[in-house]
Amino acid sequence: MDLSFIMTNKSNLSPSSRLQALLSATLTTPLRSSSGDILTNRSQMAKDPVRVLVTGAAGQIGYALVPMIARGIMLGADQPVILHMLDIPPAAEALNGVKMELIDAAFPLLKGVVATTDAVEGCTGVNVAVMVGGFPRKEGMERKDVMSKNVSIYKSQAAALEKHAAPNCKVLVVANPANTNALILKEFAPSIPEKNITCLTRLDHNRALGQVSERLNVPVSDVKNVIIWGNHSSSQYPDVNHASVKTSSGEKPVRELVKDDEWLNGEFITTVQQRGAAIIKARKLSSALSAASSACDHIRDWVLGTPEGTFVSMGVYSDGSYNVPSGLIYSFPVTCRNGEWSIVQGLPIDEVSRKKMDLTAEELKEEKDLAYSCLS
Ligand code: NAX
Repeated sequence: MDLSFIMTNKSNLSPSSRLQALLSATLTTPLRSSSGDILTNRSQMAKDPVRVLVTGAAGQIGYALVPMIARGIMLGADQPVILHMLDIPPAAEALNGVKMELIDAAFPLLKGVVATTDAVEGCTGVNVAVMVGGFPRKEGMERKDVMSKNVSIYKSQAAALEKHAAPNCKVLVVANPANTNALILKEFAPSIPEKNITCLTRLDHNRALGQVSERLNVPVSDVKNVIIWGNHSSSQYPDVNHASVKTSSGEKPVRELVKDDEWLNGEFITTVQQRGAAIIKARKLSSALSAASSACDHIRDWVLGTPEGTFVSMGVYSDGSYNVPSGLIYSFPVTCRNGEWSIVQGLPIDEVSRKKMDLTAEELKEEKDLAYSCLS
């Protein structure tokens, strides 16, 4: 299947529909022979590769993430990929080492690897961009200094993506401050539809699922519909008020099964909020495999859709839903279909939740102001 054909012949579609057409054509459409039979032979089924950019690919999340993408965990077990790995010149040798390992692993789905320190080369033609590269906070650094470094990184990478990525590229920002980096990227890539720029709060979402599953001693796959509201920071609000668990007598609310509001309103929330710090304390390194796996979950659900009746958390551009100020990248409950996310509407919000949702929005507004002050 020729992707350029799909792109040009769907040119009457909106940009986001075009990428979805491209991705759904390559990811989900069963191929048929001229006689109309669905092709089952491996070689006959071959799809054209999707180009996936990972920035910061020489770092520890990058090292966990690229093999997952090459194994089909992000885009599907029958979807070939070409990996674009971008890092900065001091990491060039390490990046080349990762490329060598990818070659050595002989992943059947991996049809090519671009390892580069040139943002234009890294961004050219990519359909999915996972932005993991950024400037970490170092000891003694002011918040504003870190923000300033990341603002300039995201401003220039926004320009490279806007000019050189495939039309309608889907972007996931992982690097911290994730929500605000994504906002800067959106501001400086005005021709990329705002619905295509998101940030990762799926790790926090998965951590919340994990805590409920541990508490109830049920498989994590039986727990669903927790929500992370707001910022990917300790001000986030992990909310179980709409979450449920599959039981032998149907789906039951998490609150009804846990029967311990004190834990759910206290320790559960702080455990999820501070899980990143707990991992650093234990591992002496920040979360990497769980972050990489969650990034795959985020993109997979966005492209291939969320299961019926299930919602997930994504940092997306606020449209004012739930009275969250518009103009922020804020984590909401979303469902995904046909390559588009939509914020789940109409969930009742109690007073306690309202306060916590407003508090994390307040922090995002401050971050946004700080980021803008770095631009001037
Ligand atoms: P590492 O320091 O191991 O890797 C970062 C990589 O980015 C390095 O290889 C570095 O050379 C590269 N880099 C720096 N500037 C770059 C630029 N301008 N262009 C391309 N690459 C650049 O960090 P790692 O542990 O992999 O974490 C990466 C980011 O993810 C950090 O910002 C971290 O705070 C953030 N996280 C976000 C999470 C989330 O849920 N949103 C969770 C995990 C993680 O903490």
